[in-house]
Amino acid sequence: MAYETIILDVAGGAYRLTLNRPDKLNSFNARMHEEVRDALTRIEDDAGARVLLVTGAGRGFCAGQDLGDRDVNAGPLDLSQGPQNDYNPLVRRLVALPLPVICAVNGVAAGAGVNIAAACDIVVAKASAKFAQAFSAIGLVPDSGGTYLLPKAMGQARAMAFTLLNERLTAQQAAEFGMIWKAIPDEDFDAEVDAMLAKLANAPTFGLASAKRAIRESWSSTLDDALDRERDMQKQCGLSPDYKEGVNAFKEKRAPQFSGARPA
Ligand code: LHQ
Repeated sequence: MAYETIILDVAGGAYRLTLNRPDKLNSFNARMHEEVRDALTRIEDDAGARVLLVTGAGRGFCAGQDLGDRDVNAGPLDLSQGPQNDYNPLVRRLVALPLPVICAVNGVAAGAGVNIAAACDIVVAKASAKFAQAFSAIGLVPDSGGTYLLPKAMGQARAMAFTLLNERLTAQQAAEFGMIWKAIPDEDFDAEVDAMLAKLANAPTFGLASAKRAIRESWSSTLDDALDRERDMQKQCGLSPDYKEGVNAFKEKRAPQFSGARPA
């Protein structure tokens, strides 16, 4: 499908998905949801995919749902439809993708935009970016996993106040609170994001995907479960070509050439 509200680029297995409605701070309308779904299907279907970067065009990352999309005066609305059809599948797919997902928060993130970022594996933000949970300002509960991901990342006291007070967090605060990996000076942002993307595009993808899955699955398991899962995953990783390559490269004192391939 031809995209009007996102840009999807791929080079060497590195996908870059840019939300592209800058005049609306890249808020989601129905078309954008449809295009993001299509893009994720393309990535899921590409056996050569190594990493996904999600970012925004212009001065914002994503302001959540487009508030102009619904007529709130036209009668009762069923707002469960948005989570059910759009945001829940999106968050589930990002979490399940068998490759690292980087979120490059290039500017303000609000509402579902914050929580979509929180669902990605590595979140970096421009130092000038701000985060606002926003839902409380319009009488809604955070969706897109915000009531789960944020307390897990930064603790309940911070997640609760961030949600209920709707105060904006700076990128630096978000990093100090453990909500994101790091805040990057604006002038270094693009270069640092590009370098991270290149690094992960040449990484042992199967091992990284296993680590991602193990960490995600730890959310709902005991230490005993985690130990057993690690044992089973280590068996698979040990059969991957990248394990062999990594150890050989180490012994031969050279840079490894990882293929990202799954075990045969
Ligand atoms: C926008 C938006 C926006 C449209 C800025 N929509 N135009 C799930 C299920 C079902 C239903 C509802 O929703 C959800 C998920 C959700 O995400 S609900 C939460 C929706 N998001 C919000 O409530 C955030 C609303 N936006 C804001 O609070 C501010 O705009 C933020 C904090 C994002 C940025 O503030 P500023 O930097 O001061 O920018 P601004 O407010 O001046 O906005 C710039 C433009 O972007 C402006 O348009 P204009 O034509 O006046 O220049 C805004 O109207 C537009 N915009 N967010 N969500």
